[in-house]
Parts: sequence; C-alpha cells; structure tokens
Amino acid sequence: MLEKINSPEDVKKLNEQEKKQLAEEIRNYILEIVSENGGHLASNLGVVELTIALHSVFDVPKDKIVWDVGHQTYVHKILTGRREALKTLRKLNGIAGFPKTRESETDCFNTGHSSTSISATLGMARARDLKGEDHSVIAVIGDGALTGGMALEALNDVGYSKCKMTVILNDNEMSISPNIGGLNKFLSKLRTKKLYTKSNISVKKIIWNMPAIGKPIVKIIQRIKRSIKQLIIPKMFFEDIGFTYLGPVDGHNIVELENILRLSKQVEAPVLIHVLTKKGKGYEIAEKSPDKFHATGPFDIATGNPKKAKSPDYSKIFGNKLVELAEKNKNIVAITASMKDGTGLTEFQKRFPERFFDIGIAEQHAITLAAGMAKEGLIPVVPIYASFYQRAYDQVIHDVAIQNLPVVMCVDRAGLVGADGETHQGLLDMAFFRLVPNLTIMAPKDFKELEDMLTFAVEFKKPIVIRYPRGGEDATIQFEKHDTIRLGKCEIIKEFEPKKEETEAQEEQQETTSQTNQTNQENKVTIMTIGKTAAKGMKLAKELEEQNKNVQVINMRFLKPIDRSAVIEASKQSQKLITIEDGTIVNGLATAVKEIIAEEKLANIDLETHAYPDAFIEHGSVEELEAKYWDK
Ligand SMILES: Cc1ncc(C[n+]2csc(CCOP(=O)(O)OP(=O)(O)O)c2C)c(N)n1
Repeated sequence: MLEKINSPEDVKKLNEQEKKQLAEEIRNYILEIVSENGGHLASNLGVVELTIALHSVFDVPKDKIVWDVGHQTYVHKILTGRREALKTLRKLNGIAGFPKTRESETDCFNTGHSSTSISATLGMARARDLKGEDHSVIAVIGDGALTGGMALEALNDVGYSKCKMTVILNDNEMSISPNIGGLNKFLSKLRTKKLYTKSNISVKKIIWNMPAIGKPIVKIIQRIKRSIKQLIIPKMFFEDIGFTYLGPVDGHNIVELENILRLSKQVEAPVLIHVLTKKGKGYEIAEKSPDKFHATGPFDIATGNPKKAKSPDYSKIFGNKLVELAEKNKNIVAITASMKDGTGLTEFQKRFPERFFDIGIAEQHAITLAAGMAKEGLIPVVPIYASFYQRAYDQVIHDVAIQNLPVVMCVDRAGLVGADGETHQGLLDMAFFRLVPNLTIMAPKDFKELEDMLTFAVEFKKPIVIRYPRGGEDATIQFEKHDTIRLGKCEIIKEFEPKKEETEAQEEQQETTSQTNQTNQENKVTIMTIGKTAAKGMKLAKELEEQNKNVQVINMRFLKPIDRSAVIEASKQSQKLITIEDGTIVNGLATAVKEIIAEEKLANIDLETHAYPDAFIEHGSVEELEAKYWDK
C-alpha cells in the first residue's frame, strides 16, 4: 500500500480497510527509519491515523495544517511525497525532523519550539479572511504543548476572535514525561466522558449522512450539544472561552476521525477537537516507555536497546552534582520546563520530590517562578536547553537580572546540537546573555569544571549562567589542571614554552620594556577558548607548535565578567591572538576580546577568530556541520 502513496490524493482514494493497512505499513516504515537514524519515534507512531484522516479530509497546500513542535510530522512527510526521501531523515542535506517550508509547500509553517501552532494558525485564518479567501486552517497541538503560555495566549485570542479555524488537541497524556498541571487534570475529566462522546458522534454521523446538511442544522446541534455538555461538564473551559468543543474521539479510529473533521469544517467558528491517542502506538516497547522513545538515537527494534552504549554526558554530571550539593544545602531547588530526563534531573526528583518542580513546557514561567523563589531566600537551579532559553529572555532580564536575584541558570545543549537543526542549535545564548547587565556567564572546559562551577554558582548569591554542551567530553584530551574558580578569572591550561633567550632577557631586567616586548612576542600565539572549545584549543596549539610557534592556551571560563587583564597581557605577549568559541561570531568571546583591544588601544594585534557564522545552521551530524560551517 505504502509504495502507491505519493500524495494526499492517493490517500483519499483508499477505502477504510486500505487505510488501516496503510497505517500499519507506515508504522513499520517509521520504525525502520528511526531505529537507523534516530529521531522522534513515539509521537509519530501516535499520530498515524490522525494524519491519514487529516489528509483524507483536507487539501494541502490549499488548506493549512500547522504542526505544533513539529516533531510528529514524519507521517505527514510520508503522505506528501517524501516517502523515499524520509530515509535521509535528520541527515545533512536530507529530510528535516521538523516541518520546513523550504522542503515542501505542504509544510506551511516551520516549527520546532513548542506551543506556537495556535498563534500561527490564527494569523493564517485572519489573513485568509482579510484576503477574502476560503480554506481551512488547522493547528495540531499536543497536551504537553498546550501547557506553554503562548498556546494559552493564543486560545484566549482565538476564542474571542470567532475566526473559523480548528485546533486539534492530540491528547496522549504525555509531554516527554507524563504531562502535569491543572489543565492536564481538566483534560482527564473530559477524557472520561466517552459515553457522551460516542453517542454524540453517532448523532452527528446520521446528520452528516443526510443529503442537505446545512449550517443551520449544525448550529442547532451546537446549541443542543452545549446545553447537554453544560449539564455534564460544568464550567466547560473551551466552550466558555469561545470554542466549539468536539470529542473526545478515538485518535486511532480513522472513520471516527474523518467524521469529526468533516463536521468541524461546517462550523463557522473556532473548533477544538479533542483527540485521544497513545504515544508509541503499535510498537509495544515504546508504548510501555513512551518517554524513552520520545526522542531516541539508533536502536535495535527487537529489544529497544540503543545501538550505541550511552556514555556520561554533561547533563548527567550536572544532575549528580546538583544532588550532592542539595544534600548539603536545603535551600537548593530545581525547576524543569518539562525536560526532567533530558536535563539530568531524574535523580534529583527522586531524592528531593518536594524541592523539584516540573512546571510544563513553560520556560518563561520557570524563570519568573525561580525569581520569586530566589527573592524569598531559595537557590533555584534552572537547567533549560540553550535554544529554549530564548523563550525566557525577558524573564531573565526583567525578573532576575534587574533585581539581581540569585538564580542559577544552567544552559544545557549549548553549541551545535546537530540533527534537530536550526530551531534547536544552541548558538545564540552567549550573544544574548552577554547583553544583560548583572549577569555572570561561565562555561566549563570539562565535567570536573562543570562540577566546580555549579558549586561556585549555588554560593554566588547573584544571577549566574553556566553553559555546557550536548553529549560528553572530548575523549582525546584530558585536562590535568583545575584551578579554583574565581570570579572573572581565567585559567592558563597550557603555558608558553620558556625559551632560553627569553629567560636570559628576563634575567637582564628588561632594559627597555618595548624592545623586550617585541622580542617576547615573536613567534608567540595565545589561544583563548571558552567552555568545551578548550579541547579544540589544545589541539590547535599542537598543530601550531609543529610549525615552530610558541603557544599558550587560556581557558577563559568567564565570558562575563571577562578576564580583562588576561586579554591585555596576552596581547602584549603574543604576536597573534586566536579566539575559539562554539557560538555565533556575533557578540561572544571574539567580540569581547575585540572590545578590550579597542578600549585599551592595544596596537598591532593579529586576531584570528573561530566561531559559527551569523546564520541559522540546518540539521546534520555535529561533525559534518562543524566541517561545513566552522570558521566559514
Ligand atoms: C519551547 C520548547 N521547550 C521544550 C521543547 C522540547 N519538547 C519537544 S516535544 C516536547 C513534549 C511535547 O509534548 P506534546 O505536545 O504533548 O506532544 P507529544 O510528543 O506528546 O505528541 C518537549 C517538551 C520544545 N520543543 N520547545
């Protein structure tokens, strides 16, 4: 069946039985690809029938479907002409793991970060109405993504706008981990109203099959439905804010899904369809552990075991150290925006459940919540992925930095992340955090330094950022030296080789300083690194030494306050300065060094900068992307 599907038109031609078979084949196909390439498995297995039903009822690209987060679009990609191409999923120049308008006109809006779909869809609906066009616009959003503030802001606007559009709530009771919060409790009440729903749908079915269904009939149904519902579910939130609520409906029953989608097309107002799905559906191992198979590396289909054994990573080191520190200091609390496992907080939750807060996919709220806690004497530690910290920028400025509150902001997945592409690369955080007054910004060169920095940070009593990368240490470089962390001070991890003439010259008490400086500078290179790029710095030093250069490597440690005297000293000592950072070239280490050179009027400095360009970087492996973009 799958071989015959090259467009949504082919899906529309299938009968009920054929669609069921198609669903099964799609599941196997996705399983094969993700087990090879890695990717978001469980969410995609959960939306197979929903996606088939959507493409059976709606006509893309005329109709617009906006997928929230966008991690669940593999089925959509298969059905919209990218079946074969999906074998290149998440690879450089291959199919992206998220919707990309550049990839297909059926991907009408790029996503990657959560909770954006309802706003974008309402924008499209308003544009349609202003242009006098007539097509459907649909947002598909998970119950996890619905916990994000922006989704709630949008619901508020949609309900009020009365715009014709559909929100499909894909409720699988899971974010990455089990979903949390008051909204989730409210949804669980709706989930239990199955009896009402089934009969409701069958009534609709009958009316649907009547030859002359018209808007008046649908309006009458709506009115009756609303009054019944008010009896059964008092204070029906969605209806109260202006939506017509349809459902809940079994998200694995294509016929019921198609019926309800067709019905929604008749409603000239905002509709919310509550679809119940199972994350990981059809692959038992993922059904049992949907959190592990939310996003996965390559794995063995028979056992579900990863193909590559997991080695320790920065998140794990962070989590373990935090537990150790929290044992000694009861004021330490941890906050996660729905990323408990990814950020290494699983053990913390087990050990200190009352000091652990999963607050939903709500990074903005996480930071202001932390600010409130800090104001009252707690030490909140908030690990969030670098690209998701973008969400909380105003909160970092307005609630934490201006009030100078001791929030420990841990920026996980800083730098290139690879296969998730431009929405997930953590290349901008140094640039945007450096702008903020009162912030201290650090980055460790290795695991041990992350532990030391975390110890320093929880004692610091002011806003502080620690950025660290995805994955583990560079196994080829072992750092022996770990100086004590001191505010704004660097650490020299490789000294210049003392040369005979220099030692003699120094002993002669430097007759004229400028002359000696010139002699000292010859052949000398200073490499300044931040964070994990210390390993790159050491490798580059070796290469330069093979070219007879005399090289020192400085681990800057602090981007802010930067070790100014170290930069000045290095400029005087060296013929050449090199900066290395794993972030955008804009407003990071290179910029900070250039500012010092200009402000101190340091003359004749040969500065070489290594960073990522001022551009968004697509998906691919970290190694491939480094080769393509590093220093370009
Ligand atoms: C702003 C933001 N924060 C965190 C994430 C990481 N993330 C990706 S998917 C996901 C859970 C989404 O849950 P849900 O919307 O219910 O979709 P499901 O995977 O359950 O289908 C999270 C937290 C993100 N993509 N964007």
